Amino acid sequence: MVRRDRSNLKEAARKERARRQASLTPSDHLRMGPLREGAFKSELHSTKNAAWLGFALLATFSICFITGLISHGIQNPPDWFEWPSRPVWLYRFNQSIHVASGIASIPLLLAKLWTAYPRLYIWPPLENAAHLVERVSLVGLVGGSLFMLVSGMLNISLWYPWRFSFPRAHFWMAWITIGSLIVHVGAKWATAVAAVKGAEPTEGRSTSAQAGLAEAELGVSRRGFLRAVFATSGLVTLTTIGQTFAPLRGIGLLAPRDPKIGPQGFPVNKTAISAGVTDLARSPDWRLKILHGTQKLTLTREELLRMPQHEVVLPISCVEGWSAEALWRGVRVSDLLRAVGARPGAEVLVESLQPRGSYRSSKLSASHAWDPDTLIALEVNGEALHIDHGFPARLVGPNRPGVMQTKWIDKLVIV
Ligand SMILES: Nc1nc2c(c(=O)[nH]1)N[C@H]1C(S)=C(S)[C@@H](COP(=O)(O)O)O[C@H]1N2
Ligand SMILES: [Mo]
Repeated sequence: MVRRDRSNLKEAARKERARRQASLTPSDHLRMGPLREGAFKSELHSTKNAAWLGFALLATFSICFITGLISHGIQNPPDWFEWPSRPVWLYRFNQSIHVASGIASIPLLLAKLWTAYPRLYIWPPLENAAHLVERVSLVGLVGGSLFMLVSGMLNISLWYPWRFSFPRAHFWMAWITIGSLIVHVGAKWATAVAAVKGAEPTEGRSTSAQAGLAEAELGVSRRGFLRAVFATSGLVTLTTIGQTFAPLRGIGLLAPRDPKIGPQGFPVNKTAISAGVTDLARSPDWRLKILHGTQKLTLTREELLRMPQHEVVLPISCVEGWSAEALWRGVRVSDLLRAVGARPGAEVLVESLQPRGSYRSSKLSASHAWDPDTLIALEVNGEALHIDHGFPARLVGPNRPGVMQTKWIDKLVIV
């Protein structure tokens, strides 16, 4: 019996030696500073908190990614994708959720990074190839997440302190972030599920005596910290969502835009001056040109006003997350298409007077071009369009991103 035990022990020791040799574990002499055992005592760094924050971020990032892909697809549609003109509110909803989930992620991400950073110093630093992949993916995950949230925040604050194309960088970084997230979730799922179910893994855990000490020093418990983070996330979301959800305008302390403030009662995204169209837009020589093959129809603003006018309440739903409803009045695009004999199902390219810029033109797919509520608007909220809202004529249609509601129209090209 005794002999059996002894040989078992020897066997275990031999296995342990072999494991250590096979693993990439460096010498224990290197365990200094934050690498020491028990260097991080606070229970606020517990796996349980890291797991709860991880699940919350998985939810907000997934929502943000999917709504972002939809918005990108609408603006750069692949052949197989057509965004419908109905329901009217769908793009507005998509974009509100996109920006809100990004904002909600900010406190969650900061808390997650702080909670989990001691894991940078785990020992051994590298156990095997899978562990290496997991650790390298963190570069993409942390870097990508920070890039997405910071660039998104600056963008909705209308501050563009960069040279690169925001939509392109934001799109490609989203893939890097989500790719790394998938690797991370794969590596951590089992640990995270076990942690939230209550059985805290011993790894990296502090003893309850240490935890009690940390709590007494900090005055904050593990649960209290988590609750404060979730509350902060909710609060920043509630105080920005008023930029698109009018009933909460009143508490929109952090909202970059108030949907009721601007000329004619709603915000402007690009002014006529910054688009460089002021003279052309005010010129008495302005005409709306409609090109259909070799055929060309030219209309003055007065002639447009003499055509049947149609009125509709539609929102401008900016990709930057604000939206505002207005009462638009003007000529149906479909009436103009019929006037030049366009075949049903024809698409339209809408070009503005603006000499350059990504949003100087937009395309109307068939469902948008022929929708009875898609207008060449001449008036808004009972007045002739303000020049910053697109005078002499602008496009407005249901279920379109703001960037595709082209202002200061020069011509319609039927394709
Ligand atoms: N020609 C032109 N039209 C444009 C833009 C632009 O930059 N150029 N910006 C778009 C964007 S991003 C939005 S959100 C809406 C804003 O319309 P508004 O300023 O009337 O609210 O106009 C769109 N139409
Ligand atoms: Mo916009």
